[in-house]
Amino acid sequence: MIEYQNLFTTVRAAAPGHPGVALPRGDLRRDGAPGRWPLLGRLGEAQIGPIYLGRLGLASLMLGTVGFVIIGLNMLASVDWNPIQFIRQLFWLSLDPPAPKYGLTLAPMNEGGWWNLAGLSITVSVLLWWARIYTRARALKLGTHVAWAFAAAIWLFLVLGLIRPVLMGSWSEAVPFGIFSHLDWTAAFSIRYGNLFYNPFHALSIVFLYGSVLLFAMHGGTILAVSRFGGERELEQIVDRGTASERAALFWRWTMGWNATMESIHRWAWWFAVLCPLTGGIGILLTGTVVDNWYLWAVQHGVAPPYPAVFGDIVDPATGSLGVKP
Ligand code: 07D
Repeated sequence: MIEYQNLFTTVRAAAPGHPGVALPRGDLRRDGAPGRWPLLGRLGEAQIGPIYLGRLGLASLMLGTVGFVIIGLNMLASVDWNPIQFIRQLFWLSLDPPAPKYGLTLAPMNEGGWWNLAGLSITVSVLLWWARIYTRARALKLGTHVAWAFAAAIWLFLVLGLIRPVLMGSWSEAVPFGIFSHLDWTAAFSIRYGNLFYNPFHALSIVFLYGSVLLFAMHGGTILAVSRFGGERELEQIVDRGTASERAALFWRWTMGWNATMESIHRWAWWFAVLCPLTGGIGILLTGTVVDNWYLWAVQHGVAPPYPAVFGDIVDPATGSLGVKP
């Protein structure tokens, strides 16, 4: 009897845990014995571990912890080392970068120096984690697509916290470490530079953000829809007709007039995801360095209409000079 199976009802063979393929020479050993946690099998694999931590992973975690602890201790100090207030006010607490008067110099520790140290630790930690992703992919003889996608996110992270502040000549331009403070920074940044919605790279970044969501929903939905034909574990698709994959493709050709292939859909997904932070980083890099007010920029370039003439001439709030005549 053929039993209906899907993501939640698949038969999962319980076999002895497998550590994975042999590691290349010079690698460290994997840590932990393979365990089995059936509940996890509902979300992914039931096997958990072993993990390959290696030198890069260990160094990355250590530096990440240093950065995290520096931020935590500074927040705790800001509430007089009172643990109750630390919890109560956690979302409002913040480790801020140095004030503008310090430029790119190292400020006293309690006036932003700790921000630099935490930022340095976290940045090196993130870069080491990237190297770990890259070398693990190489060790398994994979392509390095995940590493390069991660690099796109790191690009935006570096633009926000390092590259743009350096170009602007001040650490004070960078994002603070804190829940509400980084949200406030984001809103203030947008207002300071004339509304980020008028920044075309912010718009592009949103296109790829929402586009990624749409593609992911389409692809995930399609594969789940053909799971009743075994689509997610199909091998016959290479040679047979009428397979789940072919039905999935036909579904889109019938409804959209065109379909991606089993390979190209993943290239679509990769590029959409990567282009989100890539275009975003370009947009942030241009802000304050090349363009001072995105609304005025948009009016000047015919992207946005000027405010109605009733408001009179538009004065650039940053310079006080006449920005654009309506
Ligand atoms: C942030 C960077 C990569 C992160 C990495 C992680 C650690 C952890 C810790 C070891 C996500 C590093 C790891 C730190 C280590 C330890 C302990 C990736 C990031 C590598 N916006 N906006 C975007 C929308 C508005 C503003 C992007 C929507 C307003 C600013 C995205 C709206 C204002 C910036 C986006 C909206 C404003 C952005 C982010 C709607 C004021 C950015 C893409 C509907 C609120 C960023 C060009 C991303 C950017 C950004 C979406 C509105 C300001 C597309 C949907 C008008 C200042 N906005 N936004 O992938 O790139 O982030 O802008 O209103 O800097 Mg926006």
